[in-house]
Amino acid sequence: VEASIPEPQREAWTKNQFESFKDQGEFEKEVVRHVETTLARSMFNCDETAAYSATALAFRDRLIKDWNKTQQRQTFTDSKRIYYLSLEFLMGRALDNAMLNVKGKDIAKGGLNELGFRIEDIISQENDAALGNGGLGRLAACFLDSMASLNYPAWGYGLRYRYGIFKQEIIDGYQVEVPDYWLDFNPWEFPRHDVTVDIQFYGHVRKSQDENGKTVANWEGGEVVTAVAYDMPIPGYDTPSTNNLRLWSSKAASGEFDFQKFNNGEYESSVADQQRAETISAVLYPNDNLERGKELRLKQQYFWVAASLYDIVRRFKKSKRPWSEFPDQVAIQLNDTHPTLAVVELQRILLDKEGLEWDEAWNIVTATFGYTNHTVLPEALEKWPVGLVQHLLPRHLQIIYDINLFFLQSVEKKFPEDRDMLSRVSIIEESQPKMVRMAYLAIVGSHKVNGVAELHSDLIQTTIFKDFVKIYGADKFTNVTNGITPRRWLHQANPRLSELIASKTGGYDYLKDLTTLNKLEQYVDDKDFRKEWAEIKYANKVRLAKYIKSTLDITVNPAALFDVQVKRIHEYKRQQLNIFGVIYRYLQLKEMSPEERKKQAPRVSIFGGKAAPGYWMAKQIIHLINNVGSVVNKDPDVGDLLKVIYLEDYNVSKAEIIIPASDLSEHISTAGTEASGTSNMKFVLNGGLIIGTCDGANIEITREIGQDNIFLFGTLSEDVEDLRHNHTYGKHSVDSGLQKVFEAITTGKFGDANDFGALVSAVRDHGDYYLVSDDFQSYVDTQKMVDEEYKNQEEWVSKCIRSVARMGFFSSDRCINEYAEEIWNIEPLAV
Ligand code: GP0
Repeated sequence: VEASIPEPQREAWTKNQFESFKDQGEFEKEVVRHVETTLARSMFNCDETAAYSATALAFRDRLIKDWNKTQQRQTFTDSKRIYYLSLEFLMGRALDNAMLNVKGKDIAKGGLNELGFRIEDIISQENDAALGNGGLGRLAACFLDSMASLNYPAWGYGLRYRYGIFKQEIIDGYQVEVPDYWLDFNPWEFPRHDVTVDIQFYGHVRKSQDENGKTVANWEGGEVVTAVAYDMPIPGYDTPSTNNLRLWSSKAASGEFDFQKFNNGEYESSVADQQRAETISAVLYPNDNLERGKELRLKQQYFWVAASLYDIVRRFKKSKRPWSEFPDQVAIQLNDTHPTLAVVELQRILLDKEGLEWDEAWNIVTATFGYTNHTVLPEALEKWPVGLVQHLLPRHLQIIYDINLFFLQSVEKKFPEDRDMLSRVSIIEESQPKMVRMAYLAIVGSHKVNGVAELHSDLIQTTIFKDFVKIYGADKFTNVTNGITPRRWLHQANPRLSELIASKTGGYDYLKDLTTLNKLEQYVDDKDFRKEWAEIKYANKVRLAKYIKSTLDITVNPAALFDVQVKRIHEYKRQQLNIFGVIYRYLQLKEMSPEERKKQAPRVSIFGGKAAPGYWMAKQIIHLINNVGSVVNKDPDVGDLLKVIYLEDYNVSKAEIIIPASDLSEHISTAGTEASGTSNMKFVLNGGLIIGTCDGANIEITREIGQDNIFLFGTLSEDVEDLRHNHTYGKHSVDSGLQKVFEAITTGKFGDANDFGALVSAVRDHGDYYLVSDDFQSYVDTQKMVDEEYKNQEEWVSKCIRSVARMGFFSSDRCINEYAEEIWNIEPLAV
């Protein structure tokens, strides 16, 4: 690094380098300095917001140094980089994570204390960076943490939404959406007003001849919007490696701001142009596992992809290497199909701008990209109307047609007798209107395609992408089971458990190699250890109980079994099965004599999660849960035996409080529908057990921790098709337990029966697509087993410890190493 400074100035530069705080005193000095100068406030009116800002700025200064060094080292070594393209990064809060990753939390705790603050209060001042919907966005955030912690040169590329996922309020039992304007004060982002890219939309293509008589395509006219880079440092754990997350913000192109109009007094319309440009990065689409084909969404995708590729290509060109070496320097991972236009854009750059021949360009493109699929649900698979693509991106549509042509020619050669094959695999669906199938484009444009858990990866190969396995061979398809970062999801969320584990496994190294958790297994029978373990769980439950009391004014007993289902609300995730089970429990309690009731195990059923604003059925489910709560929670017959809680606005920072407090969590999707699930891993890692179906990563969790330590129930994915068939042909009846539940709902026990008619009929009368009735009895029976086993606390705690000891596999570090080896062909950069 120093070699880059000219000799005469070197001394002045190096002796004046910023040093991070050596001790508490240094930290305090920095905080005071930021309060008094950066924030221009006096220490006498420094409130918690100001103390947060100053603390964040102090740590930010510390990160920036490592960040700059990391970037310089990567440039000097000219090493291959990973570019992770994701429309969502669900980062949560940054301060706590930054303090832990640079190991400065103890200093900050003492320092803040001396200045008159509690560190927890300061940490909780921060807004969540909620630029994502759910699992997919949080996975991207865990991956960034792992790539930095493992010293991989990696950049994330996304959009800087002005509004993240909406905030959820529950009013009279209904979800109400409130905009999430999160940028008021964000010390973690650095605007790079000098890093901009002009992005073109609309217009037309004109063909012309170059000086060699070769036909070239010129994309002309249309409108231009400028992308401005905003960077966020991503610190690794216990390493100086600090990677970059670059988010693009849209603004009117400076040349485009119409001064003519402005001078003519058409001030309003020139401001309108400005606003139209800014709309592109204004808001995150709030759908999870659903695509709705809106033009603005396609604009977002191209805007982000084109800016990112321009940036990547610009960086590559600095090295002056030949184009053939592009894939040796650049690996681009497509997080779902949202960035698939990048495949077309790179081909366009190589053909139209750099003058490469088609085949040469295409070989570079396919060697560069990898594609991760996150779902088999048909409503989530992206398709864009050909007409829309033509209108917005005329040159890209031509290239898509050419990609398809060459692809189909190769297919025809390989399978001359299978005529249907061509229409089945065509990137263009010959429907009315014609559609571009983005997943097929992503497969054709990548060298590897992966699913996110074993079952899911098998399913994509045997169902939705079956033909492509025939065409390309099985080697192109692989599995990388998802993982989670233990830094945030254990060390940060559950500090006491982390400390206990560290005391038994030889320090905090387990956070860097999670498989060393297996050392815990020898303490399963250690009574003192079990006692400490149980005390920590209890304290975490007390913390959640206090939160419930303060937000909902409901008292829950921390000794009761905490049964948690927190995730996006979706019929396939089956919160309706859970609430029907709760109603069943309630009805049973009501029928019991007081003596019988005394023998029952007390339970708190906790729900949380957002419904997409346009997903009516999901909103009905939220309403039913809340109505059940308001009946049950004030029924003196049940008292502490059952409480039903709906936690408002589930997000990353709330997950950090909820997950460590769970005894049992629910992962009960219809078999074959949940690609992986990742909160299942977080719950087990925090010493909770799972009730779940044989779906997604539940299967691998079972294999790792042993089937005695998980409560599995329900239909297997291979039987789903037959059972659905039975429903369609009336060969199915709803059993008496569930009938009673329906009766209670439809007779108005939980509010106006009309409100829940559709919810009941979906299961009872309309084919029960998600097989709630098929799985209801085994669900209820399994819950009964849970009640019994929870009574034996010694055995329960042993199961929890054993499970945690065997969870090493589910670190996102393992996951990233697999991507690096199998897909990216990249090695960590030594520090
Ligand atoms: C998948 F297709 N996922 C989608 C989507 O649009 N949004 C989304 O969050 C999720 C899956 O549902 C998952 O099973 C998976 O683990 C996650 O992507 C990451 O792979 C939910 O946890």
